[in-house]
Amino acid sequence: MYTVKQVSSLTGVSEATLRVWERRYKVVEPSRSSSGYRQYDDEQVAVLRAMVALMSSGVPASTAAETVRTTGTDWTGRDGMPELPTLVEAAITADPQELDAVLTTAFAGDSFEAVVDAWLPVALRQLGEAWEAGAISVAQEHFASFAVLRHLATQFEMADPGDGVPVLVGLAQGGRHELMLLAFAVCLRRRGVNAIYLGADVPVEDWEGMALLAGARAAVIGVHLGDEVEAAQNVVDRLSALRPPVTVRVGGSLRHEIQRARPLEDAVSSAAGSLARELRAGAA
Ligand code: B12
Repeated sequence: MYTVKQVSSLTGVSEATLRVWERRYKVVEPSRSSSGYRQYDDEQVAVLRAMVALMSSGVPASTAAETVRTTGTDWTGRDGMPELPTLVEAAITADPQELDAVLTTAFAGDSFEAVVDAWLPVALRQLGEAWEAGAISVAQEHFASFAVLRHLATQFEMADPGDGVPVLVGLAQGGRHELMLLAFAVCLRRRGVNAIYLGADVPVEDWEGMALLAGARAAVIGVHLGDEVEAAQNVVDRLSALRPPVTVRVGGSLRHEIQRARPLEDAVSSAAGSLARELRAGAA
């Protein structure tokens, strides 16, 4: 039997995404240990790997889940499945239309929330692995990640921001990994929260200036690499010292390194949902 942590490293799918797949798509139902922890067997790991393989070939999460639920790992005889390349393969071809087709198909196959929780992190991690392994160049990685950024930005524009108290969303100085943060901002807007997106690499003084100008009472930052922690901590400390204070929430893999700020959940749509509920309840 495997723990959720072991399954995460065997499949390349984060623990949060595994839980989302279980809850939303019922792909596998792990048993529980006597202390309540999830336990997966070999067959369940194989099913999850099949789900990843299908999604990597451009199949939307909901369709991939239905396929592996009905055919297990034996989905070779699938009919009508789009034979699309992965984000990595599209990057390798350097063909903008192929890249656009991968993104359009992924986002058309499910709700925006489901795609950014399930498909997007897997696709981005594969892109990172390909770059690290030297299978794609920096140019090809930028070509693909900028297309993702454009796609998310379009969704941001399309979502109604509402006229509530603004929430600032961005990265501290030095931070440049903004894709999941922008996906989070889109999820917030789709829930009627007036998210103001500041983007990457924002100096701490400008966070303060923007908070005062916009009258924001809450802000969200992402922290991903060790050398961003200090700048992110500065943003938290300076914003919470403003009068009235601006409460800061932190997402990203190093969120637990930041003091005096509440960490958000890993899955961006659930995190946006929790924050939206707190804001409505006046607790944020
Ligand atoms: C695209 C990309 C870039 C783009 C970013 C473009 C953009 N506009 O965002 C660019 C080219 C700028 C870039 C630059 C660099 N990158 Co880069 N990049 C990536 C890549 C391929 C995807 C990043 C991404 O969006 N990941 C999203 C998810 C998949 O990452 P995650 O951290 O697991 O996030 C999860 C949660 O934390 C959550 N989450 C994330 N953010 C947020 C925010 C909120 C609010 C919430 C609620 C949740 C949340 O969502 C995910 C779901 O589980 C990754 C590969 C990877 N494995 O991530 C490398 C990667 C992160 N990059 C890496 C590196 C080394 C760099 C550079 C140092 C390269 C260089 N030598 O210049 C620079 C550093 C830039 C900087 N100062 O920040 C390494 C980091 C290794 C490490 N941990 O130290 C990675 C892992 C690649 C690799 N395999 O080596 N990169």
